[in-house]
Amino acid sequence: MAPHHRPTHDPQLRNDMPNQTVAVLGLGAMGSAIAARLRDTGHDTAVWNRTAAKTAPHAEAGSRAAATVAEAAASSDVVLVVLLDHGSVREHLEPVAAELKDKVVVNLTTTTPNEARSTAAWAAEHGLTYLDGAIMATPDMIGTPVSRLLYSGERAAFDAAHEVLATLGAADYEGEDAGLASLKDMALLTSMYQLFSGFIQAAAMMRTVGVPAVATAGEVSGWLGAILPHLDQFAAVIDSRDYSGGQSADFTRAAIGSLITASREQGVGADFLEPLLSRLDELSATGRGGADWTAVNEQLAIR
Ligand code: FVH
Repeated sequence: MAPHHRPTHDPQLRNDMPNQTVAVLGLGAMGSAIAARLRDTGHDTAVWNRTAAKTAPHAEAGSRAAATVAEAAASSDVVLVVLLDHGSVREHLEPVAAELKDKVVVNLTTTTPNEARSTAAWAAEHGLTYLDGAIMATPDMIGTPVSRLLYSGERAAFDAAHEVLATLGAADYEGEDAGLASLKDMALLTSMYQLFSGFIQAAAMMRTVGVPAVATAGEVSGWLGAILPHLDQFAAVIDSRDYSGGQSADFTRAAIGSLITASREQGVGADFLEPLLSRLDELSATGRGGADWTAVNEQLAIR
């Protein structure tokens, strides 16, 4: 395939390195942002979407609209898959395995670690060069300094597609296990949703006395900003597995119990906090109430 040179007037992007040609499969909010970014950085792009009408604005903007996945892949060095979920990825890649040979297939669709490993195994069976990716960004962030994408799987695939991947955001390679990017993505999203659900409960509590959520958001941001540096201390205890110091489980039980009671007194359920109290109760019941409360991490293991 003939390499393309960046037709750009941006001196920062202009260089003599050939650009890779790229297929973007899936033109939802994220696929569209990725296709636009690739065009903006001078990449020749082919686009495919299940609902073909969504290719029209991309064609007008300079991409080639492909009628099939195979057609999009045929003209491309790198195939970026940005579909809804694991099922849709497998549904559309499996019939065209032969056409994906000699391409670098990068799956940016959100999947679980085991789904990522399963697709990597399928790709290996078919002799494909495959990389799994996880996008730590929203569509409007793509290509900006705050965009970060994680990748795992074949190092050679990461290196081969790096020129393209680097246009989307910071490109971090997590390791050969194809599930690693997804695992970190899921871990970060887990912490994000639990943090956000804490805010949602706080807003519900403060609304009972007429405080708007926007005011509570400001308070929560300030408080979390002050308290988040403590994560490093928690992490050191968890890594050492030495729970002999710090804030005890019994102290924390009492604190969480008060939070739950206060919430209920205001007529607001404390559903998000109750599982934590249950875990702390377990620690106490097994004679470990004096242990650092972060010992609850050990109880999360599914036995
Ligand atoms: N949007 C975001 O902020 C997040 C950021 C983190 C990563 N996610 C993941 O990116 C994947 C795509 O997300 P999206 O935002 O583009 O999602 P939608 O706008 O809903 O578009 C979905 C596209 O998937 C196509 N699609 C759905 N089901 C099928 C199927 N069975 N076969 C083929 N394509 C399918 C859909 O096509 P259509 O409905 O237009 O025909 C869209 O192209 C996703 O994994 C996020 O978790 C985004």
